[in-house]
Amino acid sequence: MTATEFLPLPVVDGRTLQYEDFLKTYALPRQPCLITNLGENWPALAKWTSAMYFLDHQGVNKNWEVSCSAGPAGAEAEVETTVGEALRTIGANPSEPFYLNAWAYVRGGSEGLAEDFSVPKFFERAPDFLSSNVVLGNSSIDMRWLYIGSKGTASPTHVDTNLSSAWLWCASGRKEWICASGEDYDLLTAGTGSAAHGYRSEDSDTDSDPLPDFFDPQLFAKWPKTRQARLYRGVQEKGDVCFNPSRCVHAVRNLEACVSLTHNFVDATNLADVALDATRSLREEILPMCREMRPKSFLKHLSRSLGISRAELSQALLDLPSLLSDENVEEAVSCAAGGAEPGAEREACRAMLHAELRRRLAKVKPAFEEAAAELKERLAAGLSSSKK
Ligand SMILES: O=C(O)CCC(=O)C(=O)O
Repeated sequence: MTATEFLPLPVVDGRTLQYEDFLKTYALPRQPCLITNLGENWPALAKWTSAMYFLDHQGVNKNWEVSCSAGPAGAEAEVETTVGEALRTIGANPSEPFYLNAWAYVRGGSEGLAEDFSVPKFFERAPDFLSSNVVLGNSSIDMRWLYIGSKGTASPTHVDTNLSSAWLWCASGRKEWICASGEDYDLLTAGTGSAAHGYRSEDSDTDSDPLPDFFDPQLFAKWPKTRQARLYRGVQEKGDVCFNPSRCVHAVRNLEACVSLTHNFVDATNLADVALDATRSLREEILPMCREMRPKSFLKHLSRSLGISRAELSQALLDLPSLLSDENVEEAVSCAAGGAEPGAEREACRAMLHAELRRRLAKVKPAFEEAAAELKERLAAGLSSSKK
């Protein structure tokens, strides 16, 4: 396929979409889409209309430190500030481009905001051992974000952290998205320093190329490989979710002032992708650190950067080799299949998820388990010798 035009981002009505169709058409084939009419009864639809709601909210920790973008898309400067200051800036100068982006509201002590919405049935269907696993990104705490910004703010082309999937709900405003099929991840990221959200080429230690700028008017001429990719473009309205499956390269800009909520997640639909990224992280980041440091210092250092206790971290790392055991995989599949109505639909979902996850994990599991076993061995040996 060679294309110099975008495809329309598929739009589907969330009121009638069946979970089985969501799995078949979007989640498992890694197809991004817009899902309309979600959150019609959520308090957030009426309340999350401006920065001021969050500023006045008693449950918001205004002192949490955040990194924001100031200035027009493409010429932004990074500003370190607090949630309270960022909200005041947006409220005071609504026409100045300022973006409180990736505000980790749960990690940042503002989890009370979750009373204003509930997670749609399509997403986050995961047992605790997946959603609170630190090596898989600790999604229940560290992958829940709010994005509040003025018209003209944007998020440049990126791939989501840990190769997880994301749902982003627009509470107010309009957003324009360009999303690639998750199947085109290898094509689009080859030779680039692509990593998680927030990746900037100038921060990279390598000479890798940046990802294509999806909103560049000369995109197809400047990055010829994008002609081989399936790139979808669409506008998200208030009350719509944009679903970005794992491995989906995407960019977004705010056509109006926007308040949006996004959660990334790890469940049976994307576990093999997330395990592949965890293997990379074990090999390239965690194991080299563990080989260089004494186990106690390693745990101290890593637990601080992950924001969990040393005991929790040590247990999670020692348990890692059995994370993808048959029993755990079955539990993940059952939990995800619970998105479907009991009966035939649920059984069909269970069978589909089981077959697909097994097939995908077969390619990923041996390397994951090898890296996890080395880590366990080093930690166990080091911790027992330091007790003597
Ligand atoms: O809405 C935004 O600006 C960014 C959302 C996004 O792409 C993400 O969270 O990965």
